[in-house]
Amino acid sequence: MTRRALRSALATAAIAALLALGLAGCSAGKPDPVPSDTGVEPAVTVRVIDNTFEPAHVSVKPGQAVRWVFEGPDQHDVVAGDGSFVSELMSSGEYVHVFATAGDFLYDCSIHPEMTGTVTVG
Ligand SMILES: [Cu+2]
Repeated sequence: MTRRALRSALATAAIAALLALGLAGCSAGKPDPVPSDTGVEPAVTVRVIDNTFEPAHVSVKPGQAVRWVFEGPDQHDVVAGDGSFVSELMSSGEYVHVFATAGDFLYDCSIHPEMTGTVTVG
């Protein structure tokens, strides 16, 4: 192998390694889970069913909580676009989040991109 061919092969390997890292980063793209809030009475409940959030849009006031109830049988999660509330993948049980500040909070399910919802706090 010539030196030029070796250099080319090394460059190709380096690019392949970078691409692999990038792909791994994408598949690990879900933010870290945020613990469910406890000891609060939720203002509204969203059913998490296969494969939709029902209702997909809810409104609360600052300081109020939303409860998501997972009804399965498939696993789903609740992942805020800004990472402020993130549940585990679940097929039963519930996840509660208190919204302290006003705004529109978009979220989805990490494994079903068609599952989207919005919480309006105001
Ligand atoms: Cu889902």
